[in-house]
Amino acid sequence: TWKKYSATGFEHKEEFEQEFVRHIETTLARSLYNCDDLAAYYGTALAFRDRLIIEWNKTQQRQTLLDQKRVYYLSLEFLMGRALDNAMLNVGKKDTAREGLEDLGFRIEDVVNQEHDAALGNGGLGRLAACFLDSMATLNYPAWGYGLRYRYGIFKQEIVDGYQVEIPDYWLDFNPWEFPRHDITVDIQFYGQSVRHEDEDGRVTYNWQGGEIVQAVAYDVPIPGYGTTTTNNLRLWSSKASSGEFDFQKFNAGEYESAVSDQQRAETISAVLYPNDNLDRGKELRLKQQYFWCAASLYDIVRRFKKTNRAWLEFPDQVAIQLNDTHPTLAIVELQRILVDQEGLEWDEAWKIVVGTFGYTNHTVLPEALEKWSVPLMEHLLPRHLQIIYDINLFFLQDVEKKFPDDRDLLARVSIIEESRPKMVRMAYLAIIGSHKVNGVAELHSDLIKTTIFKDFVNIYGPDKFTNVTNGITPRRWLHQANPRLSKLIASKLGGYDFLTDLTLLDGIEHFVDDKEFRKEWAEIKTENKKRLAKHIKDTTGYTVNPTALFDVQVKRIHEYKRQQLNIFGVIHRYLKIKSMTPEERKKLVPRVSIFGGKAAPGYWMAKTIIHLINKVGQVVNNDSDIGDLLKVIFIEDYNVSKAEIIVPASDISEHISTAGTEASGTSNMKFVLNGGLIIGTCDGANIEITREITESNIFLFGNLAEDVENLRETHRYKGFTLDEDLAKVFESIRSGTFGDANAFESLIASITDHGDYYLVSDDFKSYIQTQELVDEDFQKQDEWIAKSISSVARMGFFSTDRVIDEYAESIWNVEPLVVE
Ligand code: 26W
Repeated sequence: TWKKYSATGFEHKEEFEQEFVRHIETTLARSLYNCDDLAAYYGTALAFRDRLIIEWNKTQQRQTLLDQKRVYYLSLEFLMGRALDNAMLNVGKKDTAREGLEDLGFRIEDVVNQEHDAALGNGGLGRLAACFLDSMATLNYPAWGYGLRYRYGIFKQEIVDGYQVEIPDYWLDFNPWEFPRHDITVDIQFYGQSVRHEDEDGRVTYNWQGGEIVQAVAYDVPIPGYGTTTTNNLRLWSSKASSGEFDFQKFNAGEYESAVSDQQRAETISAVLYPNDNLDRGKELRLKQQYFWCAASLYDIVRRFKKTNRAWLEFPDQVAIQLNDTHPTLAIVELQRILVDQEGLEWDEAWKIVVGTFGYTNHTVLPEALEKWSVPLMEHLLPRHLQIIYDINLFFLQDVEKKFPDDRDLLARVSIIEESRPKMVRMAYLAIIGSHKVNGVAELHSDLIKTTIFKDFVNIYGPDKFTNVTNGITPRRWLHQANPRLSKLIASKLGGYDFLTDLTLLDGIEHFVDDKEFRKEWAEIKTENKKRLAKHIKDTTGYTVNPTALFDVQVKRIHEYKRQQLNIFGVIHRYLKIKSMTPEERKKLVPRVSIFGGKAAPGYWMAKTIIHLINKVGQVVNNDSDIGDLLKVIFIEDYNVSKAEIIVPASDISEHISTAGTEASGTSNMKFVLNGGLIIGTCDGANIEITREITESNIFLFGNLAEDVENLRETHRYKGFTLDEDLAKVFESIRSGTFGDANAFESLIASITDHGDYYLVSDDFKSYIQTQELVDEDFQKQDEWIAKSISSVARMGFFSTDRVIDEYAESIWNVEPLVVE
């Protein structure tokens, strides 16, 4: 079936080998005789890259020629991970490459492992953007991603003496997947002033003058679809000093150092990804990044539209722009500025075009994550944009007043400008007002935004402006690539790999739940995957873990709301319990390996304390001869996409245990279930929809519900609360120094005992422990466990990003796939 797609693939391994050797000898100027795994990686990547380029060019030509409506996905983060394995699988030529590499004396796994992750993102939001690109290409949508080409991605995490240490991630050394487009540049203006001009007819216009110019240079990354020739484009902008006369003058005047420092200042803009996840810090450089990227992208989009000579009114029929959270909200203001100040459109006409173009996706309800920019900062950096924001606000508030006369409180509540000191621009409100659709990322989350943070806007616009599009994951990377054996087993039962492009076909494996041989193979694959992870753990931590033990995994960014502290307190509880048991009692226990991974934002003290505690508990438990294999606690350093590809397929149970109402969706929950792992979780985010799909008997739910969280917090505040007694024992043990210096963990304990337990760790502790006991019991009934695993996977069809992208296309973008012969 691949034949029809392989026009530019490799027909035979010899063809691949030839291209490989050519690149080693010419592009890399090396000899085959001193070709190591790294060089082999480059040779393979370059051979595949050549093939991608051809389809990429054709795709772009096709899209230009047919001139259908295009989608532009604006995201400050694209957490792409590795590209080579994905390219080989999507092009359908991995086996050819494997054979060719073998002939030449290489193992494809070793070659693939040489690649450095492209880690241009923090967590869920960035990885979602990457999965979207994969699905948009696979479904043949004419779609571009726009982002920043950070020189440093998310930092590399090392654990030293149990503490997180951050190492810069310099990843660009030689990246074969990007194409610099030195001919595609945009001059981006900052600072200066907005100058008013009135012509003879009394028409007032504004012009943004002065300030400084930084150049944006495009770098393009090809995005191959799976089983299609469509190869879309991800355009990342890099900042550079503008090569104007200004520098030259300085240079000639002998101000060499100052010329160089100007250059460095310009390059700083795209230097580093902000490592905060769910915390807004309001730094000027971040605002500069946002404007730089929005302005360059919009210039590019508008330039492409103008080439078609269409009327401006047609812009929203040709262009859909999706805002991945509020980070690109300035694009709304920038388009209005282009249309009014540069293209001379009337305000109302322009605004209609703007609103028709944009859609806004919200990814969080946490108040500390909602972006606000100080008015003085905005005025200094982007004087004309601030004026436009004030005008947008004025016209909006006038409309609101017409609809709800005399409600001054309402006006203050929904104003884009918060009347604080200093005044602040509320970016989420600006994004809502400037978009035709606003969506949340799971049902509960979309309901919550409508009833809490955006309630007033639902009143003003009516409910239709707000919608839900539940997140998903790409089954290509998160099943086929990460878990090839499981993918193959499924394909053997379904008669092919069609489920990879129509994930609902997975329901076909439900027929085989009772098939003994199938179950056996299913279980064997899980064990193999666990052995692979056990090897990784041995290699990186030195600890030996038993692959027949229950692997309990929590990997995600470290955050109090995600409650890794609940997990580690539960582990301590288990440890204390085992210690108090007789050898006879211990024999009945289910051995467990508790596996953690995730980065803490460098400035997030509490998150770092949690990492420290996990590591200290590991040191004590793993070296306690009483415990042996019954409990191991592992912290996997530097969790990232390529590590996830090893960890996800190896879990028996994974933890998605956020305080109800705080995790917008979660996407790793979907990855784990799709790989045959069961999950323990709260009624939060997409856990709820996963439960609906796989049924309640296949998931371990616990804890308070979102609707009760506010009340519980209130009660804590005004009546205090009684600490759960088992949790109290855990705290006693920490305070007695069981895990080293107790002072190190005092603030973490106090956040619960003395500061209101905002995340309800104590309230949920009992229910968590009881549910974990149920997990132990059920794991002992291996046959039933495997049946649950199989029937869960069978019901995961809904969570493909292919479904997600079709929903966006239909209900928000109004775009059609481009038909490819
Ligand atoms: C301004 C600082 C900042 C940076 C990143 C604030 C907020 C963010 C992101 C929106 C945080 C994030 O990644 N949110 C996650 O988005 C995923 C994809 O929709 C969801 O699955 C996660 O539940 C949500 O936490």
